[in-house]
This record gives sequence, structure tokens and C-alpha cells, in this order.
Amino acid sequence: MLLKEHLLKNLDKKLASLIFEISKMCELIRRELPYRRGKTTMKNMFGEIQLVVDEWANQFIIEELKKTGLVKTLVSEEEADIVKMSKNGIFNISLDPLDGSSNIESNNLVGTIIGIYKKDFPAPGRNQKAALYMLYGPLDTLVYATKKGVHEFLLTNEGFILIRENIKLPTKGKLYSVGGLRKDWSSGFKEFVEGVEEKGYKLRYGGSFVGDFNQILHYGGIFAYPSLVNKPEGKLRLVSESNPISFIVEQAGGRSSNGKKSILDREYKSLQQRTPTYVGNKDLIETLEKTLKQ
Ligand code: FDP
Repeated sequence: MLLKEHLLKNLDKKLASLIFEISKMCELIRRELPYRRGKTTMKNMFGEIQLVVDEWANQFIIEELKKTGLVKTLVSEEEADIVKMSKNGIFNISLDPLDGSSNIESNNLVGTIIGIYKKDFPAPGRNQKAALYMLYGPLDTLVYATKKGVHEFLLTNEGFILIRENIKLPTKGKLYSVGGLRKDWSSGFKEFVEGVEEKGYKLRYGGSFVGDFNQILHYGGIFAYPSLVNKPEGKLRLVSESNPISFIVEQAGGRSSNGKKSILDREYKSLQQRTPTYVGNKDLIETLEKTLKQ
């Protein structure tokens, strides 16, 4: 089944149309990746040097979304403020145009992450109507989630075709994928990681949130970019990165946490806010929360 048919069968027309338009943008980003290489001289609001492709993908998605007339406002990792889109738009969008940019040079996994809301920003992630990511990898896949389930599509010459419907995390996970330097982890987090190592979970960390989470969705386990001693909120951006992935993992029967509660229930004051991010199988997240509390 093609993505368009799947969307129209399961969602209301406007949400279906928005997700389909986004999938076309991701397809074009995929095609442009080889031609948009190198660094700009600009920094984003997090002080990170923007790559040509980051900058381009950000502008491209914003312009294309404006054309749909469906989007009222947008927040992006590459924009300091809320971007006003179409007056009559009904959706608000969070965007990470190219997640895992440090993987571009070495040709490892990267992706695009999007959260879709009807509520205006600032809105906790729980208010998302849908979330999706596109993984630019050996295969290009798009995973979208609504409250009706999580589905995966493969980009082919015929378009995006359904390869997995109603994805649920495997009951018993296999992997752990953990960012940050071990010396900067809290003692509770070190203890948790030692525990999963003892239980035989295998370490697989690639340095792109989309890629690292995608393997947890398929094989089960936990992804963590933890709170660090000198950076208590960790690295990942709450609005553009952690909220959409948390929505997807929870719809797939897993859990998200900032160490204390679901990331989706975090209130926030600034678009720049970061959050410790733990996503994966419920049992592991529960053990982690208990260990961190001690
Ligand atoms: P990147 O800096 O390459 O854009 O938040 C962005 C992110 O990648 C995530 O995709 C990834 O999980 C994490 O940062 C990687 O950080 P480390 O380089 O510290 O491992």
C-alpha cells in the first residue's frame, strides 16, 4: 500500500494531506543530499555551525510548508523564534530539518524529525496530533505515528510503500544506545548502564538520534542522551527532537522519560530548552527512573 492511500484511509483529510506533502519534501531532501555539502559561516541558536544542507533543508521545508496553507506556525532547531506561516493554517509544526548533522561528513545516518500540533506553542508534547521522521540511510524510510498507531514506509521508485503497520516495540529489548561521555554521567546513570550491560544488552550508538532510535524501535532496548554533570539538561532539544520521538515511542507501546516522568508532560518556557532523553522499553525506563531516584 502506498503512503497516500494509508493516510487517507486512517486520518482526516487535512492531516493526511500535510503528512503526504512532508513526505514529498523528505524525498527531495534525500535527492539533494549529495549536492549540498560543506559548512556555512553561520551558527544556529545553539551556537552550532550550520552546514549548507542544514540551512537549505530548513529553508526548503519552511517555504514548501507555507505553500500548503495548512500550517499556522513553525518552530525549528535552526530558527531563533517562532516562524509565522499561513494565517488560515490549522497546524503548528516542530522541525529538525537534518538531525545528526555531524554524521553528514562521514556518511552515517541522518534524518528529518517533525512534530504536528493543533495547539499553539508552547504546548507540551502530549498535544501532538502526529509525529514522524525520515531516515536517510542504506534504505530511506519514513515512520509516522498518530494515536492510531506507528507505521513504516520505504521510499521506492513507485513512492513510499508500507513495510510495517502498527509497530510495537519487541517485548524484550536487545540494545542500548547511550550518548555523552561516561565521566560526565551521574552515578545513578552509570549504575543503570552497568545493569543493562550485565543483562546482555548490546551497545550500539551511531550519533544520530533518528538512526539510534530507529534501531530501538525495531530491536527494542533503550536510547539515552542523559543528564550530564556539567549539563544537567543533556544535549537533545525538547521541542524539535525529544517530543516527536517520545510521541512515537509511546504510541509503539514504549516509554519516554526525562528521568522522572514522560517527556511528553514537560512544560517548557523556551524553544531552546534541552532535556535529558530516555526512550525505549517500559521495563528499562522504569528501572532507570528507580535507579536515578536512589
Ligand atoms: P548532531 O549534533 O550530530 O546534530 O542533537 C543532535 C545530535 O546530533 C543527535 O542527533 C544525536 O543523538 C546527538 O546530537 C549526538 O551527540 P554526540 O555527538 O554528543 O554523540
